[in-house]
Amino acid sequence: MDERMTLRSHLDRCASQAPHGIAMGEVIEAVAVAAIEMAALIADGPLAGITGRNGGINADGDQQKDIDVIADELIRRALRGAPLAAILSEETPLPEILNADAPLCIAIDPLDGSANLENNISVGTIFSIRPTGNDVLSTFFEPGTAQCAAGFVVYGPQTTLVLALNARVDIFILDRRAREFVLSAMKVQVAPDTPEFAINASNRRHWYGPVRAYIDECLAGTNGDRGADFNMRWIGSLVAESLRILVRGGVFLYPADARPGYREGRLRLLYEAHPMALVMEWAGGAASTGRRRILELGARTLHQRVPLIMGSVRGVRDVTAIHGGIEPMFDNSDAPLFARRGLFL
Ligand code: FBP
Repeated sequence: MDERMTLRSHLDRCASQAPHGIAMGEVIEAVAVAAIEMAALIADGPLAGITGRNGGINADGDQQKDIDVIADELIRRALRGAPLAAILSEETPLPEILNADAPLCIAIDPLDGSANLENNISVGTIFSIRPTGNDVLSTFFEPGTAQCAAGFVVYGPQTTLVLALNARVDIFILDRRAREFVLSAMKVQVAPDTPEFAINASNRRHWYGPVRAYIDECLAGTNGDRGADFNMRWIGSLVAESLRILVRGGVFLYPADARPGYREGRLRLLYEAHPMALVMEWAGGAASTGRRRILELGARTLHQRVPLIMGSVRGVRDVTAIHGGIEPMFDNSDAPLFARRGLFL
């Protein structure tokens, strides 16, 4: 890329092309400012007093790490100066109302995958921006198609910001010396058909039939119905998996399963699945629960979980075909009903 395009100049260019363009630029810029501070903190880790250990219990009863609490405070501080009506964070039960007349609302996971930090594995920040609806709270219950921008930051070997804005996806890298994000890949497209899957295979016995059938077919390689040798990855960090899919395709699955508390999967709709689905779709990929397009779902509760299957169009299509509109049955058996050549296929 010849010209050095900063995030700031990109946002200025985009401002005239979208409703609330200027406000949107200010909100994304605030996320970026917080991300730069977070990147420095995370890079220093224990040297900055970050242990990656216990910090309390969050809104949904999850064990927090000390960095979850710090990240939440840091991001809120940055966002309070932006034109936002409300901030919904993973870390608090209810949205923080800022200025009810402001044009935008944000849902944010300040630090996703914090359990990875102690091992020096990539973690991230995920955000979803939508126009403020008739009343502030109802904004968060509209379907994912209401989002006007979304993205995520990966704190890894590089700090990478992925931005879905104006129906395209661009990737920026943090220039640490200049303390600004610089465009590194524009109009990113997810490869339509990469034989690679990502799933936590230790949960196989808890999966329901269609998921088990699909993964078994992938594992069968060229001997199986998929006719290709699949590669497998599982980082256990949603942001890192999502970036990998943008770079080289493949399909990611965090399905519902039979474990207590996992009947709707693990990931949260408003600040994990919705933003990732927008990124995937605007980059030419797809995102589904297995039966429904993620972006068509509206939340029933603020911290609702949802099964998430996303990535290359071919992979997501194959997984949804195998579901065939069937409700998950937690039978814990290799039900022939769901086998590739079973009753429903
Ligand atoms: P949190 O929302 O609790 O931070 O967890 C999310 C996450 O770490 C994702 O980043 C990752 O995809 C998933 O959990 C890993 O879950 P598991 O440990 O069950 O494989």
